[in-house]
Parts: sequence; structure tokens; C-alpha cells
Amino acid sequence: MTIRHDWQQDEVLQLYRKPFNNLLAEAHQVFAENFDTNTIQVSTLLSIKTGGCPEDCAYCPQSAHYQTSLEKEALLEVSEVVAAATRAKAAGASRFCMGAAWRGPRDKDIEKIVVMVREVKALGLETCATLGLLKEHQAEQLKASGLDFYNHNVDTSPSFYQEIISTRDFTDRLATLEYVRKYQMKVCSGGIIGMGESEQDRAIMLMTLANLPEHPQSVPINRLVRVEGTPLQDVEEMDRFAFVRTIAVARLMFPASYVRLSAGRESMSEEMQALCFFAGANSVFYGEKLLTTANPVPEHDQQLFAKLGLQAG
Ligand code: SAM
Ligand code: DTB
Ligand code: SF4
Repeated sequence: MTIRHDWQQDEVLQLYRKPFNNLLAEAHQVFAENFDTNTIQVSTLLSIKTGGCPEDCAYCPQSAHYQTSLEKEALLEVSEVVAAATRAKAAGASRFCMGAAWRGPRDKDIEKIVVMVREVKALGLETCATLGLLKEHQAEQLKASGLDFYNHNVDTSPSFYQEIISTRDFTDRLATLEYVRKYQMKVCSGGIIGMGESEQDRAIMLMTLANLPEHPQSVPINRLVRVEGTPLQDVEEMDRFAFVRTIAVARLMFPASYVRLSAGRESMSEEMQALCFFAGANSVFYGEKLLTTANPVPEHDQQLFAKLGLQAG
């Protein structure tokens, strides 16, 4: 297996534009060379601080800039987080991901998060947090708490980013990823597909991630959940095969990483999900809610996994 950090836009686009069957066959081969293709990693999300976010990400129901039906909530108590993590473990999740609608945490927030991480870890779960932009000392504190993964998506290409978010820069995101790597937490970083971006934007997003000094260990590919009240509520639904192609290209570019079929499964058919699993997606968010929007109920996912012979692991 070759881990490459020198991807060029043209060759990524060439992969993306291959005949569908060839692309899927190649991606599946690389998948089978590196993973047990019948094992799927399952993570459960919890929004530990919901809504009222100062950022203006055009896709996000939690931004204070838009009128969505979401109720703003304060940071949850540690006991509430532990109770949710206990339920997630009982339902079969192996990783628990805590998400907060912040531009970035304050130092006093980090103190509370550190306790949450310790207690969730003590349940025997892997831990992940997604809290926005980090300062270096905050990354150090999170590492010391035992945090396994930090999620921070680049979301799209640098040029399309400017059309989606005005309150921060693409380079801010990369700086946080650098701190996460520096303090040796595992990186979970991917993006959102279906916001009206071009094929080039998709290629550049994947290329940006692959050409980092280390590949993210986990690459979430989210399909935009169009939420009423956000600027992207009426964006045209993207071609479903183009989504599957993006998963296949991610598998080819990140042969040793987990590729997560992330947000947007609620509006995918079982057949579309099965194509994504064939193309190399080997992780999902599991549990009836993502952060604030719906996800397939666990019983439904269990039935789907059984039909496909997939084992949660
Ligand atoms: N506030 C932090 C941040 O932005 O990094 C952490 C939470 S934020 C909700 C985490 C990720 O959720 C975003 O980077 C984006 O990829 C994803 N996301 C948010 N809204 C989404 C939507 N409507 N559809 C798909 N993905 C979404
Ligand atoms: C990721 O890439 N997707 C997750 C997680 N990382 C934090 C979030 C999806 C959010 C979808 C919209 C919502 O439920 O609020
Ligand atoms: Fe805030 Fe994160 Fe939503 Fe952007 S994606 S508005 S930073 S919660």
C-alpha cells in the first residue's frame, strides 16, 4: 500500500470521472487490501452545546446568523454526557463523539470537557470531540485528558469555503489540525458534499487532506442535510452517483484511513448506502440523531447491516 501526499488535482479528477464500474472496482480492491470489508466502525454523536454559534457556516442549523427551529442550549452537565455515552455503548457504539456549537472553546469550557472525556473513556469507549478552533494549549490539555480523536473538517475547497463561511479562514482550520497532530491525537477531518460545489472543489478538498503531513485517520464525508432557515436550504440535490464517486475516490486516496459515510444517511436509500459501503466507506454515525438532525434509528441500521453481512466492530 502506498500512502501518498503528492496528489495533483488532475489525477484526482481523472479518478472521479472514470466509468462508474471501474472506479468502484478499483476502490473496492484497495479497500479489501487494507481492511476487512465486512466490518464497520460505529460512532455515536452527542451535541453537548447546541445552537447560538457565532460562526456563519451556510450549511449549519446551529449558526446564530440564521433562523432555524433549533432551541439554543447551554453546555450539558458531565452527568448528562455520561448517561448518553452509557446508552450509546449499550446500543453498540465503539466511539462517542461530543460536539459543541462554538467557534472554539474558552479555557473554562476545556476544564469541563476534560472531565467529560475522562468519564466517557472510563466507560470503555473511544472518545472524540469537535469543539471548533483550538489554541495550542487547549490541544495539549485535551491530549492530557486522554482524548483519542479530534474532529475538525476542512469542509470544502479553499475557494468555495469563502462562499460558505465568512467568519473564519480555511487556514485557521489547518492550524487547528496541526495542533491536533502535534499533540498526537488522531485526526478526524473531512467535508460536506452537495453544497453546490464543483467537481474540482471536491477534488481539491480531498487533495488538501491527503497532502497534509499525515493522512487523517478518519475521513468523514457528509452529504449536506438541507435545513430550513439556512442559506443552503434550497440548494439543488446533488447527483447520488456523484456522492458514491466521492466516497470511492476518498477510499483510493486514503487507503489506510476510515472513510465515514457521515451526515445525510437519513435521506439515502439502503441501496445507495450499500454502494458506498462497497466503494470503501467503513464507518458511520450510529444513533437516531446526528448533532441536531435525524439519523437512521439503530434498529434500522442493525437490519441493514444484517442484510449486507456487515459486523459492527
Ligand atoms: N463548531 C464546530 C466546528 O464547526 O468545527 C464543531 C461542530 S460542527 C456542527 C461539525 C461539522 O458538522 C461541520 O464541520 C460540518 O462538516 C458538519 N455539518 C454541520 N451542519 C451540517 C449539515 N447541515 N449537513 C452536513 N454536515 C453538517
Ligand atoms: C462530521 O463530519 N459530521 C458530524 C460530526 N462530524 C460532528 C456532524 C454532522 C452534523 C449534521 C447536522 C446536524 O445534525 O446538526
Ligand atoms: Fe458553528 Fe460549527 Fe455550525 Fe459552523 S459548523 S455554525 S462553527 S457549529
